Amino acid sequence: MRKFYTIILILFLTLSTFNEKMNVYATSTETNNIYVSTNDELEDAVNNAVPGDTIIVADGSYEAFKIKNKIGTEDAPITITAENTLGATFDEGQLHFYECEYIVFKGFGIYTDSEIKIEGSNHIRLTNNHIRLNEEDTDSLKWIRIYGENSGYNQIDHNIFDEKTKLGNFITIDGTNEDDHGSCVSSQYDVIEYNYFYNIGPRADNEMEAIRVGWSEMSESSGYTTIQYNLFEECDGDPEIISIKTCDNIVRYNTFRSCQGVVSLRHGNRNEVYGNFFFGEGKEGTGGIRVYGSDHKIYNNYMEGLTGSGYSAPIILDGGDVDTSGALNKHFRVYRAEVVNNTIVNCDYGIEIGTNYSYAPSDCIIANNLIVNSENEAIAEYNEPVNMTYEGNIVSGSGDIITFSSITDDEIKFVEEVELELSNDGLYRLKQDSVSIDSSVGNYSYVTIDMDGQSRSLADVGADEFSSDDIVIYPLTSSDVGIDN
Ligand SMILES: [Ca+2]
Ligand SMILES: [Ca+2]
Ligand SMILES: [Ca+2]
Repeated sequence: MRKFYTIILILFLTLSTFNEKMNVYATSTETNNIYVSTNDELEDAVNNAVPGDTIIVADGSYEAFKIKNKIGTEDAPITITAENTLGATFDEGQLHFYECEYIVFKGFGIYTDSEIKIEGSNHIRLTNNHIRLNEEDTDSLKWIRIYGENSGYNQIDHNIFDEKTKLGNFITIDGTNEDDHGSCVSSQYDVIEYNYFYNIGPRADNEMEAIRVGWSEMSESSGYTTIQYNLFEECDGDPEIISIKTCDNIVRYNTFRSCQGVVSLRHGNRNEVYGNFFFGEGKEGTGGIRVYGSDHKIYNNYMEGLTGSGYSAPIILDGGDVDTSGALNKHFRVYRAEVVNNTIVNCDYGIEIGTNYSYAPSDCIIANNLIVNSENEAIAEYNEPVNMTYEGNIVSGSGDIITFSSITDDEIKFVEEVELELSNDGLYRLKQDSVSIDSSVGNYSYVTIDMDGQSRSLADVGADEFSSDDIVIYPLTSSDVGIDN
């Protein structure tokens, strides 16, 4: 009899342990949570996943693999998440999303030595990951590449990208087949936000931008990419921190600290760069925004302590080496750029026009910019622009103004008194009696708020509106971006 009870007891204990394990490591239909702790379990769970599943990956080291044709839905994405943020890592293999939709990939350390591919996929979200690919055995590695047919609406947010020492970008947005010249088109509506991009170097001539959007052969197609609320720090690899090479993209509300380069509108038209903060911190070669092509808008940017000139000036409407047509990898002449309500303070230089190449900018507007305490030229034309409009600009403190035609005070006014003072939040802001207050002219309907996100009434010159309203946009630090921020 005792033997019988012992057997029952053992059976019971075995079953209850098994049950516990089942609850922890197998599908629960109620929650759709699937716990995995080995590579085989992970791959099986991914291969069998249905919309709404959440695959929870236990701490440990895993091999990355190709995720093929997995389709979630907008309301019920397939989520693959680390059980503990950065507790699960991918240390070898290749992460490759191929023809997937609505997948969330969250909380991993990704340390493989192969490009992360998001190919022919849409609505893939990479969030809360630490991405530091292993570049030991290569001369060039793109870390994330988004491309292929029907690529778009992917989201890269709240990740940390750091310590890149070889050629290639942190993020490359491409499109359809690169060999199919003339008809290749960009991935569209991808969003890159709240990431921390830290430390790329040493300096290379090219191919080491933090982010590249498009390339010359697809430069006539529209990307509709949004790059916003990211922090770029010590991104020194390429003269272009961000290289935009398609049309209709937005770069806004980002912070650039101590980066040797510029946001470059290298190819494409109708791009907008606004509400960004650039801090050069006196480092050599730090710049702002460089422009080629047609119909770009540059406004509400705040630039402080930049030292660059030429290709790396705070703002440069450069010359072109072709006019409106030519080989797609040329520098297209600048037409109809609008540079409005930017603040440039304590920089070595200011706004430059036509510095390089022979076709000078045409039909551009430079209006309501405030340039304070420039060490050298505050505004300088190096090649005579065609039909340039200046209005409402103020140069204050120091800074030379060099133009081919004579300039009136209504176009660029020199104010000896320094228009800005250091505020408690570390930014140089207008004083109560600054000439800039309420002095903007012209009608730039897109300038509805200032660099702080405060509404504009009788717009002040420069990026800052003198206002006591709440500040909702501000320079980002590492605690505002990256994992769990
Ligand atoms: Ca470049
Ligand atoms: Ca005002
Ligand atoms: Ca303000």
